[in-house]
Amino acid sequence: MPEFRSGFVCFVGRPNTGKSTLTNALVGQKIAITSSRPQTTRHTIRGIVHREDAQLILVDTPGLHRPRTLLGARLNDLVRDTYSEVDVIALCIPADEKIGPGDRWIVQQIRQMAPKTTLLGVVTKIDKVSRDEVAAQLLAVSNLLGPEAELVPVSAVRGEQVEVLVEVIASKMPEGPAFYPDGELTDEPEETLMAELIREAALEGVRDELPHSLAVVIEEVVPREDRDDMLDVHALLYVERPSQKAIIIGKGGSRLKQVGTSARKQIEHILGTRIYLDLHVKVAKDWQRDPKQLRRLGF
Ligand SMILES: Nc1nc2c(ncn2[C@@H]2O[C@H](COP(=O)(O)OP(=O)(O)OP(=O)(O)O)[C@@H](O)[C@H]2O)c(=O)[nH]1
Ligand SMILES: [Mg+2]
Repeated sequence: MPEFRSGFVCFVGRPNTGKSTLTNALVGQKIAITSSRPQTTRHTIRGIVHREDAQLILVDTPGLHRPRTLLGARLNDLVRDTYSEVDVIALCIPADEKIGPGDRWIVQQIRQMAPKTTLLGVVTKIDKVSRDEVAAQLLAVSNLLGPEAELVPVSAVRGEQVEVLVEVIASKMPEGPAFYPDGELTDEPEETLMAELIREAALEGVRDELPHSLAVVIEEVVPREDRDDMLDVHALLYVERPSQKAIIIGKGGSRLKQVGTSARKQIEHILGTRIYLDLHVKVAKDWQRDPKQLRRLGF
């Protein structure tokens, strides 16, 4: 009988390279929010993959970049901390972008912090380019990581090669028992999931600096009196400037209403119960650069 394997793998890479989308595809359920804006993920998120002969704990991490704010620096530190806690590091590089100094910097950091950890190259978003371009990118990633690194091309959106990736990661894991009970897909607290789904809905369609300036905090979750199938959820959306507050709220509150409707549906789907979602927007001036406010927002 084959031995059971279990362990931790983290997905790292530049912002917007498809780490969270891949995490969701492997887990088989949305546990991490995604967006076309860089720096969507702001904390490490654990997703669990259950197989007959293995259990993989995926650690989705924030994209690595040259930090411009205290928040950015904090997120980079957070990723560095995970290197020492995992069995495999999977570096994500999109098929449709040239390898650059940002990728080389990440590889250098990994080699320095975790010289003995297995490093895997994952070429993401292969549905966006031709087969020849995938082959060329695999060669480029091989040059970046060295000949001993295993490489896997995937498309999370199309589900191509996702199962192959699971098998390759599992083969690198040590023998050991499962860490999480069967069926558990994440250890994210429900409040965190709710806050993230609201942030994702609010990110939709806003531009420039606004995505970075958004933070969401769940203030209160209370069961509706004399109903056991309904929760009242009160959430605060923080932005950094009054002008951003106006954008988020929209004309006559129309945009905030849309955000509420879209987030509510997703939260109801995940919790399996009906909710009433109450959203308010507040300005927390320049919170990304302010240690005190960062702490209050959980960073
Ligand atoms: N076509 C295509 N698009 C993808 C694929 N995977 C991710 N994307 C898109 O790439 C964008 C970024 O995806 P995310 O999963 O949020 O990227 P990330 O690496 O987690 O980003 P950060 O959290 O900001 O570091 C989104 O618009 C995704 O829809 C893929 O396999 N194919
Ligand atoms: Mg992400």
